[in-house]
Amino acid sequence: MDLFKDFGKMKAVQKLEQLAQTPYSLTDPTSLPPERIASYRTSACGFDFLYSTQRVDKKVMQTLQELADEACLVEQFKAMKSGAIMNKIIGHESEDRPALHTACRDIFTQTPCASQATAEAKTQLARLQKFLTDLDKGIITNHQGQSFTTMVQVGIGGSDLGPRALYQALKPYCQHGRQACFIANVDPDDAADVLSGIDLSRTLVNVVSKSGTTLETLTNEQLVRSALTAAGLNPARHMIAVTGQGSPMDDPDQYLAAFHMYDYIGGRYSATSMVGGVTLAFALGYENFLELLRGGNAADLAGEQEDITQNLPLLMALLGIWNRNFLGYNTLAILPYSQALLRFPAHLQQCDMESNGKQVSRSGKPVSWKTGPIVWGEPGTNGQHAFYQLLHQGTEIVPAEFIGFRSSQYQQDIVVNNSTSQQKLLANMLAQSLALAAGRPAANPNKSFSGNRPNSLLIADQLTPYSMGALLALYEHKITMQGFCWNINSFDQEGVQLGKMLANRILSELAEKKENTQLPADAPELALLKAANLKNR
Ligand code: G6Q
Repeated sequence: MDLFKDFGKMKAVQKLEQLAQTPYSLTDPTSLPPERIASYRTSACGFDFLYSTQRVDKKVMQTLQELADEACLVEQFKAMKSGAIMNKIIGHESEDRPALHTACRDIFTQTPCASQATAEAKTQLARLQKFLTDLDKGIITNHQGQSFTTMVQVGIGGSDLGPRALYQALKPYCQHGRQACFIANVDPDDAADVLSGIDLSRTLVNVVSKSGTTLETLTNEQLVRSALTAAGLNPARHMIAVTGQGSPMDDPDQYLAAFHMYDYIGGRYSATSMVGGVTLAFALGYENFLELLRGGNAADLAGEQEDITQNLPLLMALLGIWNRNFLGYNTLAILPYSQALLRFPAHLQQCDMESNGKQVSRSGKPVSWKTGPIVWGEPGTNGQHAFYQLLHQGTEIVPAEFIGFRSSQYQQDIVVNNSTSQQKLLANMLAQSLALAAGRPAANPNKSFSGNRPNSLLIADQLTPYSMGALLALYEHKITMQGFCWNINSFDQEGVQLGKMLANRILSELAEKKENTQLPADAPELALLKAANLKNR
């Protein structure tokens, strides 16, 4: 069966276009009865998903199911998990490989979906476990026989955002005397800031680059190597690496230890591979990293349900498509009511926009339908005191996804005016959901809330390694299922190449030692350098 169908040609799309003429109104006094709130709800992998505040009714839900069936979304998801080549553009040069990030988490069964990839993941996990045991037992130490307390992950993009977001989310689970830091930007101040706050003699530097060729990462690696040398330390004793097999960085002589990731795992989907695994397991402990994988695996299984009301990632994907393609909304706000999820919207920004910011179908043809929305967000309640004005009363309607937890992580709370801080946090989240949906008319137009601003709520008991793993994977699947539906390749990122190429041309002009490739005198790069006062020639 052909799994790659054009979105615009599907029957369900035409039906949904019709239904979108009169979407469910959330603003009538009877729009949100208790039965609706109770029934527009589903649960999976520790999360409850509440979506009565989306502009959908039974007919729309039924037609979204038809869309899922017609586009073979579950079948495509299962094909992805089994190692089918999903990362391709038919008839054109493309990466042409599977997308098997789920294999890293498929380690809890005797019959994994992609046995070879899972075997490779298990080999890396075993090496990681051995490395961590050697650290714990004092078999690997610094030159003075002291243990390592800090791991600095040097990497960028997919080799930074996911692991950083997860570390930030799970800091309360850090092993005693362990911490992680991250250097990503080629801005020298990023490295300087991190290096000034740590004891280099007790630090392991984990250089993470799938390709082993990324300018920022290789530059920062040299910077950190120089800092170690300047501190009288032997870099070979402090540096470890995670890289693709056979990459220029895959050189055991240069590193104390090296771990592999594989070309069938895309950078932005790599947080549960060794790309995130080494630093997270060092800081949080190996068992906590396994818990993260367990949560991810639960979401991987949830994605296989055919019924969209039972398949949480698919339901999230389809509601997003309803808002994007049928109601016409351009952006999506991710609003975690959890300070620990501070960097999660940034990770999703990459995961979603790099995956689904595409204008060519998997057949290499320009698409005639909208693809990925602009994704952004910040933790609440901080956002309420900043940009929520626009969410409530702006001319742009921004669908929102709230994420919250019933209990705090540290459980250090205080009762003020009869409620705890956690209760205040959650009350605000629910209030925002209702206010955006239902609105409130007022005689004074400046005080009127038009409502009908769609949103949903994802709630779990607590932010733990398990629930973080589940949350990460739920969003990964939401994004890829949308890509499957739009018939785009969610696994490549050609759109980042042009800027990189131009940066190299400009850099060759700024470089201390000139390469032979001088730009012609009328090149716009040269004019721009002069206008920016960066060059006189
Ligand atoms: C992610 C992208 C991109 C990548 C970085 C770092 O999906 O491919 O963000 O992760 O460019 O690449 P390396 O890991 O190869 O250094």
